[in-house]
Amino acid sequence: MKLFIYEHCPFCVKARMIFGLKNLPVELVVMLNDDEETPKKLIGQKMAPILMKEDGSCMPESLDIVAFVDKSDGEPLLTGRPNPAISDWLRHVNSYLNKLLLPRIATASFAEFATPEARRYFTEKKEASVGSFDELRQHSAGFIKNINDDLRKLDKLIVKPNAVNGELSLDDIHLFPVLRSLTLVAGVDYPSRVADYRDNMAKQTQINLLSSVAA
Ligand SMILES: N[C@@H](CCC(=O)N[C@@H](CS)C(=O)NCC(=O)O)C(=O)O
Repeated sequence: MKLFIYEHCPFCVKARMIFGLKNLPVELVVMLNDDEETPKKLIGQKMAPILMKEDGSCMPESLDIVAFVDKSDGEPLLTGRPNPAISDWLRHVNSYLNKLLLPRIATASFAEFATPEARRYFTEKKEASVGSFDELRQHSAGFIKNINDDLRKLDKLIVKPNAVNGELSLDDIHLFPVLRSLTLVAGVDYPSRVADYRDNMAKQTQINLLSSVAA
């Protein structure tokens, strides 16, 4: 199977996670960010991730892909019960996280930005929705303080390094992509359980963290 992605995209990370967790092979295809034609041809809109199955048919929506792949071998892995405190934490953090992430994503060396046009496409589209990246960067210190406070709260919710609630569940599929994106931000303090969980999940899912390109 082929998975069409952007490297920075947290929804694409969700879809990639299930392949890594189940140790199933998948060919990753990174689309240029300004390539509207490929996704529109495959699913009728410009959106990633897209799963192309062996028969050539295509499936959009990260959580549909996760469910499809998880059930594909008759041995689902995501059997744990979600903890509402994790979704509350994610809802709160997601309300400001993009303001910290988007300016950094826009300058990082992701394959979807292999051409200047692709990078410009992303920057213009996102600045139109969240405002000037230069201005957001000036507020970094405040957002970093918020995330450091919130990570201390998350630390108390982590039950095991290999599954946030002790048994793999959709909470892991939602939480790890946020922690992976955060590794793009320099100056974040990770409490020990959060760091252990993030590193363990990166190994289990076979997905790279972004610390080497943090800014
Ligand atoms: N509900 C979708 C959301 C996917 C999504 O928003 N993907 C973003 C990338 S992070 C996207 O493709 N946006 C259109 C664009 O980048 O032009 C899912 O879970 O798969």
